[in-house]
Amino acid sequence: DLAQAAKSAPKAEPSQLLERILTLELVRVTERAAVASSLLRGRGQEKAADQAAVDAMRRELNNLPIDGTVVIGEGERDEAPMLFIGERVGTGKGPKVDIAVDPLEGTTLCAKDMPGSIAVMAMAEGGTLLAAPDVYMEKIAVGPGYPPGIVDLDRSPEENIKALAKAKGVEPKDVTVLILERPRHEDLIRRVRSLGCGIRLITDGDIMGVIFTSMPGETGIDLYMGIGAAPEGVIAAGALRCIGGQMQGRLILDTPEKRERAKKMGVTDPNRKYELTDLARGDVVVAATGVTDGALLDGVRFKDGHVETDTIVYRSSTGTVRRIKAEHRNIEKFHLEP
Ligand code: VTB
Ligand code: MG
Ligand code: MG
Repeated sequence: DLAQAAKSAPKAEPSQLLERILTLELVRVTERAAVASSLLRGRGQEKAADQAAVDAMRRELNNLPIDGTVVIGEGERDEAPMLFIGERVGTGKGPKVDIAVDPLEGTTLCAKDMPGSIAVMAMAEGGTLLAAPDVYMEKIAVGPGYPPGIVDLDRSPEENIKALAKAKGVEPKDVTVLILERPRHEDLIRRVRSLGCGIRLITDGDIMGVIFTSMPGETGIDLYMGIGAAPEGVIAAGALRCIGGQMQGRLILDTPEKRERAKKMGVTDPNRKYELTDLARGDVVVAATGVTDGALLDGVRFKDGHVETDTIVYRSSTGTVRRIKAEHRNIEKFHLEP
């Protein structure tokens, strides 16, 4: 019965308790970033929409009782005035945590009012998120329930799809793959199609693309493949860690300049294949709020007297996934321009 279950439930350590409280705090942060950038949906102003999200996210982050360091941010200090890599956030009174942000993931989607832009961030135990440079990353990801190592960056796309199909008990043509629509993926797309697979092409937003694989029932996506940005890879890994999916990533360091930048951030082996637990090693919480409508999250809605947001938040220590539909009546908290 319930009383018995309560007794046998794992006892949370103090740090876990804190993390538990912070789970909801993260939702507040992404909600506010989403609302701020949603005012610029469809305005064709990518930079302004991004800036609005950055400002809101930073303001909220600095209210949190954490001693946070941005490890995945808007760039290095000289190129990003806010939420730059190395920036300290929070009140300083609280647990040491790593912060990874993409205040507006899919700026182009937001500027064009196309589906799939989100405000997203991850918070993890200090020193446990990969401090990835802003370069490309080759990625592969599948959802939970498959034997470990079912797909691998060192195998061909054909081999990976066949292995996945076999484990799923279907034909390769019944595997659906999500790929960013880019000229660099022409060959990949041709090879995947030659197996008869369906491909969902997205123009941007591969954090959600990876997350989609974790809910194939809802999204129809079995497998993510291809080359996207590395920071997005780390945030996506944080979410997958919470659900038990699998992912690998490899930085693409194809110039001396990129190798040097990566080295400065602690990357010693430029060809390293990162496993999910190398990308996000410790306890992690990830929150994403829809800006424009998407397959998983609704966009921000302005109603008569309140604002509606739709958020998903993942917590690795328990594997809990929460969907939070919020109605905000105190609009002032959003600091919106009149
Ligand atoms: C992807 C996509 C992002 O960057 O990671 C992409 O998911 C990779 O870069 O939404 P390119 O656009 O140069 O291919 C974004 O589009 C932007 O962060
Ligand atoms: Mg961004
Ligand atoms: Mg992005």
